[in-house]
Amino acid sequence: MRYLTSGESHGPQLTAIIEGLPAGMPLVDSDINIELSRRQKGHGRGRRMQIEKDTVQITGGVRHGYTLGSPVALVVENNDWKHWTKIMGQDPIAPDEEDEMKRKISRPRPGHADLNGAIKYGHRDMRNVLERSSARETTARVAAGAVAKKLLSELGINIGSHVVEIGGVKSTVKEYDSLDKLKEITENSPVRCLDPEAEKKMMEAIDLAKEQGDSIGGIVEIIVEGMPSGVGSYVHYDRKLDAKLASGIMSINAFKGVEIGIGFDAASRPGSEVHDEITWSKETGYYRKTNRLGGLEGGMTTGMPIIVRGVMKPIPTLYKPLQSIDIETKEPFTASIERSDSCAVPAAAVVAENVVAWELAAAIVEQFYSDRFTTLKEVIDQQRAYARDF
Ligand code: EPS
Repeated sequence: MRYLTSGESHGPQLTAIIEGLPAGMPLVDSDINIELSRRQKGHGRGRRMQIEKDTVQITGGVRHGYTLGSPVALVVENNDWKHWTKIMGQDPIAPDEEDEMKRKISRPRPGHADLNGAIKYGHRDMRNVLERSSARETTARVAAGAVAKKLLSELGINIGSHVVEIGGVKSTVKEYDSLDKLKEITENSPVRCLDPEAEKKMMEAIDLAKEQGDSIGGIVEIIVEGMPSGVGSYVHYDRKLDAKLASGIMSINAFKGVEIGIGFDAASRPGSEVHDEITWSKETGYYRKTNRLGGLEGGMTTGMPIIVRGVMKPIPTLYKPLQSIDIETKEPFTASIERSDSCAVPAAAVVAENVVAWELAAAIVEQFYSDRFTTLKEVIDQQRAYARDF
């Protein structure tokens, strides 16, 4: 299974095309719209989110609520486009219109793709870079991920997430009754946090950053329950599922690190406090007494919950700008002010959830491929029964 996305932040629309989904999987636009609307929320988002009301049009690959096996095309229109039709229009412009229509950007923001992208593609107008490198693209990734999430939920696989840190404020709540309970709490938290005390402090930290024209980052944790064991492989580097998850997380805008299970803590613990002891019961089959390795051993799922964390750096578009160089004059400047979010970590948790969903669904479809979704479901049930009694 694979997908491509297309579209600029202030262009007419974002598009995702998914290829390789089995036929006969239930899919309606509300499956996708729920995720799109979750992505738009969160304390710290800027004014753009008041302009957009992201909703999907399924323009191919689905008929009467079921996938056809043909490519699934998803379109999300940008409401803001109507303000940008001239600047972002597709038609050529006359030389005397250039000044007015291009609003040329020659001042790269530190931490953004602006300068490297401009040098790489030869764009003297850095709008050509920032329009595509903008995190607006995560809308299309969430749309594709929502389809993957639907596939997983049909196979009894449940995904949730929570924000564990924002701007140095850490959540102290590590336990939750069930994944559904975690989802209920985080859905009602403006920062998607389980800890009400930390939630308050995180919101204060975001408000302070905004007041100071600054931005803050954080850490999100994704939890997946119900994955069958043995998905992924140890036999070759590019078949290891943990590697695919890490690559997925690192491909999200502004993510700078990823951990699975106890992650970097493993460096300071003895092996006896890292590896999870194996046990078996008739009802559940093999399971681990602990889950420090986060549901993955040898590049494969163990059947225990998958735990992935990602760290997002503060958004680099600052109202209090850092010093940079104008590429036309080669002179330093500090004055560029762009509209931005002061913190997008809660939204990034939703993006990460959907990115993880994509990687897991793609791995399942690759390993247990059937053109028919009903057969895929049967094969997954067989795999679970087989692994339990092995
Ligand atoms: C972004 C800048 C802001 C954010 C945007 C990411 O957009 P704008 O330039 O229109 O003010 O709101 O995020 C989204 C539009 C989104 O949908 O998440 C950037 O520079 O990366």
